[in-house]
Amino acid sequence: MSFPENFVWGAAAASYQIEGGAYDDGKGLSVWDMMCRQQGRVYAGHTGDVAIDHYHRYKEDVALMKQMGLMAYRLSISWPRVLPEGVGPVNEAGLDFYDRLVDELLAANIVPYVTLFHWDFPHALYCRGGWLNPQSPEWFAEYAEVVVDKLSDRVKHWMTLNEPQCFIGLGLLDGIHAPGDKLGLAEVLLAGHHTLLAHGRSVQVIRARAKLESSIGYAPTGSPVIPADEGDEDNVEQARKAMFAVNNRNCWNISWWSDPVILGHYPEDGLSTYGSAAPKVKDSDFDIMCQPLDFYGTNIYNGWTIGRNEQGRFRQVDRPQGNPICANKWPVTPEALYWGSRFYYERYGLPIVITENGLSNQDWVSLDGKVHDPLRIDFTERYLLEFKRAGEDGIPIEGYFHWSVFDNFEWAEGYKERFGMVYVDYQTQERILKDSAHWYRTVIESNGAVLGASRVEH
Ligand code: IFM
Repeated sequence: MSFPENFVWGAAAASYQIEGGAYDDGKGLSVWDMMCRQQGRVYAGHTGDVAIDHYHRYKEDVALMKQMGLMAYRLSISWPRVLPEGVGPVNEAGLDFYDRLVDELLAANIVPYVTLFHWDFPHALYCRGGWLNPQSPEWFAEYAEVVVDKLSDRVKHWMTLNEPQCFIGLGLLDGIHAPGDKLGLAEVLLAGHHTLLAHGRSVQVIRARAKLESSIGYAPTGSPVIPADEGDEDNVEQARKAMFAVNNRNCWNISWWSDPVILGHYPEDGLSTYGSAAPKVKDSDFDIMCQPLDFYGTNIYNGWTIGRNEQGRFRQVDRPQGNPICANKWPVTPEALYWGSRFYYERYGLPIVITENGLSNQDWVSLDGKVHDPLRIDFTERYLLEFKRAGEDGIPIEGYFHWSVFDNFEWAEGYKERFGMVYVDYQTQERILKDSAHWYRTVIESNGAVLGASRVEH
């Protein structure tokens, strides 16, 4: 079996990471604009002020996506570009950018998948308490209305929030992402609670106002857990349990962020782990958060393994010395796509869309003028084969969005790392399709049939 017939092959990017035009046409400031102004916050003082100038070069960029054969493009909307103060007057010029981008995509036969929030929170609302403000879910609903009213006559596919674990955990607890705060756990979880309400409110807005029938998902992240011995049912069960456990007093877990949205409650172990820091919740909050969804979008880059030690007890298995790692030191663990898809489907019962997956690498232009990125091809092929295996085992797999279509601004790491299938020279803004972009086209054209062709059994 190959990939399902209507499988969606896409790639993704996010507003602040590619758009630039940070001060153009009435855009308001985001917390990332502010973070980048603070010395020492972002690698080498890099900023998203210009990024890859997608705001001005979107036509060329869509043409490149078409050349890659992409069926779909996952983009995000910059909230302060649309509503400079976060709420109130709409910046029509900013909204028009997305209107034109959607038209350009559709003209190129590329289906837009729109994420409402990928981290560029309006600075003006941060000054009013940000996600800590109990009004924040309503602010988000107001913003969602503006976007949905403008685009939903052409956009059918929506995602609400990207990786709440990161913009809350890294942004408010660890202080390494914008807005760069280090709050107490109770405040962090309260802010997180408001984002889950915001998710629910935006789903309600899409369902109530969209002009086309919509398919709506969510895009959290997480580290799937891989059983060392797939044939050992106890090992599989331990992996399943470990994957959804909430046993650390930080934001890095799956179920705190997905159970309320899909199952309608916080996980029991999370409530006991967080104890008095857990938010005081009204039952009616879960009625808002838990809205019917059409797919479980998930960003998966790697996982970790659990297996038996010599005494037969289960524990995390150390990665062997020399295990492959990406440029950003993330481990390469393709089975994460199989076990992640399987365990997510078992728990949440929704079709799976991989909303992000990809490799950070140090690519450059070779003397022959091309960008050779064999590691990205090999990485992606291995992960896709595992995703295909999940489909073969009966998991409904609906789509795959490679992160990323273009090289871009990697948050606190600036432009140090490259994730794109399209190389961008940040000085000249020249774009070059890397080898992986040409390869991905063949994958798309064959609906994945070419995957694994070069495999040699060891
Ligand atoms: O670049 C990020 C993206 O914005 C969110 N998910 C992870 C990617 C790689 O770090």
